[in-house]
Amino acid sequence: MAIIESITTQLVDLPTIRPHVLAMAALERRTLAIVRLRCSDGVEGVGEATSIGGLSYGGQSPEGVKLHIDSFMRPLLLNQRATNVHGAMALLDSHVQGNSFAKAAIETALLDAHGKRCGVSIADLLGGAVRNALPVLWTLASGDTGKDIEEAEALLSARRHRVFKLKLGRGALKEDLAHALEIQRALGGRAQIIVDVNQRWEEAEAAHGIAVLEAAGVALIEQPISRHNRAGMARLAARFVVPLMADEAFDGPEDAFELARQGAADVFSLKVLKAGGLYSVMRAAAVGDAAGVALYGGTMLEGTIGTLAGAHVFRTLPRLSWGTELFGPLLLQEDIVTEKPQYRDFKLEVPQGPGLGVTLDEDKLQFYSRDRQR
Ligand code: MUC
Ligand code: MG
Repeated sequence: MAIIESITTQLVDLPTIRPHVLAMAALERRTLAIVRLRCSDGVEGVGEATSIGGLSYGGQSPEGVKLHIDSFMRPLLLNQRATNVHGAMALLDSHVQGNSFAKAAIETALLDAHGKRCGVSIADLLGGAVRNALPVLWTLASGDTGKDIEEAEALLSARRHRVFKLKLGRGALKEDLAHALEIQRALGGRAQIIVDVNQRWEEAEAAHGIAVLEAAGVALIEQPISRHNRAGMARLAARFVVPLMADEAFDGPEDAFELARQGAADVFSLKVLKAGGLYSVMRAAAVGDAAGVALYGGTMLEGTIGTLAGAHVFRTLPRLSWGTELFGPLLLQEDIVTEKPQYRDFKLEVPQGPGLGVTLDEDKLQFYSRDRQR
């Protein structure tokens, strides 16, 4: 019987290929908390947690993840059975409130270890995949409309992406709309455009903005207003044909139930870190499915480890109508795995090897580790 012998969490800072300019922060580097969980049978599993612009997207950060794993979660899990993933997570849930990101990274590491132990991928452990490759969009967020169009043209010709997400909510509504309309005009017909407002509009602004975007042919509107204003989301969803997606408003199964009950979203953005793990994402997806809400594979812009955790769970979902945004590894100049996942023909090809299907590059991990840089 394999038991958990050690859990270490390392902070890693990786540069991005260009500043990723969002309403709440411009990302020039990504900080990952990499969790390594070693078991008594010699198997090691890895997991990852990250956040968007420190604490600017939500209330959890990689630094907090490390602190809370080291101080509260590691002591609970040491000497527990490594093969009982539900048991380990239930133990955490009974002693640690919240902290979904740290819990998700730990569950990923447990599943990675167990997949390696059994010689099967995480998707197989979760019951099996219904698809191997996942459609992936790209976010145009250089901060400049002309550069965004050039970037999209290059990615379309390379057959890497044909769906593009625009990040709005940074400037005034008028500027936001002009930016989106210019890109929709330049690419419309050859690419699908969706927008993410990251909660920045008030309901009346949103009603105006959505009307303009809908008329221009934008395909999907993500989190236009505050995550707290579910009634407002329901009013907007009833008013427009273009689908509305819940992101910040949606963490796990309980939100799925409540949003579906209120008719407050047409699409859910599923994220492993926000849900608190892969099984929790599956439960949330099942609620969405049962309620007729469409599903989308979301990202917190994880590196390869966290991205593949999402990829394996998204491979198992019967319906994933809106594809995914699992492009996090492509935003990084360097990564900490020996082989980066392949993106081709508008899809992410998910590795089929045991566990997550990737190996840590120890040299790169040490090189980019925050301890070493001090
Ligand atoms: C978000 O709010 O959806 C996902 C893609 C991207 O560019 O930013 C993230 C966060
Ligand atoms: Mg979003």
